[in-house]
Amino acid sequence: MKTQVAIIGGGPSGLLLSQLLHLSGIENVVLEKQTRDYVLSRVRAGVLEQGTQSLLREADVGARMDREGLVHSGFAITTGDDLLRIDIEGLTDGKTVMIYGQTEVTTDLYNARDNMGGHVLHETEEVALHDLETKAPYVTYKIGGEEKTLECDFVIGCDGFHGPSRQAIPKPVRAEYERVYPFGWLGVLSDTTPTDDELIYANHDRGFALCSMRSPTRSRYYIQCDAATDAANWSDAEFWDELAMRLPPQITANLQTGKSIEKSVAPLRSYVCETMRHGRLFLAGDAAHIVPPTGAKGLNLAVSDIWFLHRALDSYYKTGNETGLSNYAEKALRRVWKTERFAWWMTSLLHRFPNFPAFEKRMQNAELGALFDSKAAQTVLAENYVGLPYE
Ligand code: RFL
Ligand code: PHB
Repeated sequence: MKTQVAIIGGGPSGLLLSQLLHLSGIENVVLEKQTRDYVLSRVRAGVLEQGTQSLLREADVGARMDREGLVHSGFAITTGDDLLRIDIEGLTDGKTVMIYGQTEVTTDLYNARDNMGGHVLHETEEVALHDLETKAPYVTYKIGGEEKTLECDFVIGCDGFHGPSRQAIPKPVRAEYERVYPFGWLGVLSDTTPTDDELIYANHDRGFALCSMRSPTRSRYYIQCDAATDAANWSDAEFWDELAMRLPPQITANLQTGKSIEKSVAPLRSYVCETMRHGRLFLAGDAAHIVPPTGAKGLNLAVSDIWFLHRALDSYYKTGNETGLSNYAEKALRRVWKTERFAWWMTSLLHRFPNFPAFEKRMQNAELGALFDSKAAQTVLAENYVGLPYE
């Protein structure tokens, strides 16, 4: 089989790129290891930046988001019993974020790919990348036990943190930067009314907590936990009790509890791979970088990579101009590092760190104080939360 662009991974990055390339008249094939049901069962991100919303609309997959998504103009940070509202709309000249789950984004992308006759192959095994430093790279894989070869002009690695694409960049030309945090998040999804109309990020002596949502009747909550926690060891009642203790009393008073419909633990990690390009291989999304979820940036950062890549490939196929492709890694990484900084800062500000020296704890309090007291500090937070510009 032959195509112009081979895309490894059918998560949000791979599907969005596939959709945008198709609209530009560029042939592409997506190879996904899992079944569609499996991909859609992963409960992940919930907050979309303005740039993410715009690109989804440009890709013709924004209609349901615009109908069903919840526009949020602010969120709260609490520390102990104190609450600060960050007026993101007021502090950023009218910008807002959209609450719309990653599972919904992915569903919309799969439906659009189906409707347009896109090529998304599921349950592909043993995907391997070849001849990336030539003008004729190719990908081999197995499907239904049969060995296949996909010839292409470019390979795009959208296969997440554990996929094979990043490993195809030789070690000597790949630098990795990483911090693994000494805690995780235990998340619960429940069909209960959210405790507030807006998100609440809580710093508390017992650990971080987050009140989020998917709709007016579906809530998503997280509490900081030990990284080795097994979600199965937490009953719903234990989860609600622990969450209630970490929120200010006026918030806890509105906490509606109920049966969990999903419960899982996510590790927290910061990670960047430099470079994001090797010959005719380009990495995008979690294949190239991971942020801890505290700033709600993982999915949004994947989407901004796709924005750069789509424009670069479109320009290459329309005019033969390779500038966008040559600049991709540098441009994407500039935004990646700014976003890594923000996610690291939010994580450092709000979590309880085991064995934190007393000085560091005082510094965290002082940092929170500076944020509560300074509109300038709140503006920096709001600008990052709604999303930094793409160029
Ligand atoms: P994905 O979503 O991991 O998709 C990669 C796809 O590649 C496939 N794959 C392969 N395909 C073929 N061959 C192989 N050998 C393959 N190996 C892997 C995988 O099956 C998968 O379908 O990466 P992508 O598309 O770059 O999207 C990135 C986002 O999914 C990710 O950044 C966010 O979900 C991160 N994240 C969050 N981001 C936010 O913005 N806000 C959040 O609240 C948030 N919560 C989360 C998260 C990530 C979590 N993880 C990773 C466990 C919560 C969790 C629990
Ligand atoms: C979520 O709703 O899953 C969510 C929201 C905000 C975050 C992280 C996760 O910062």
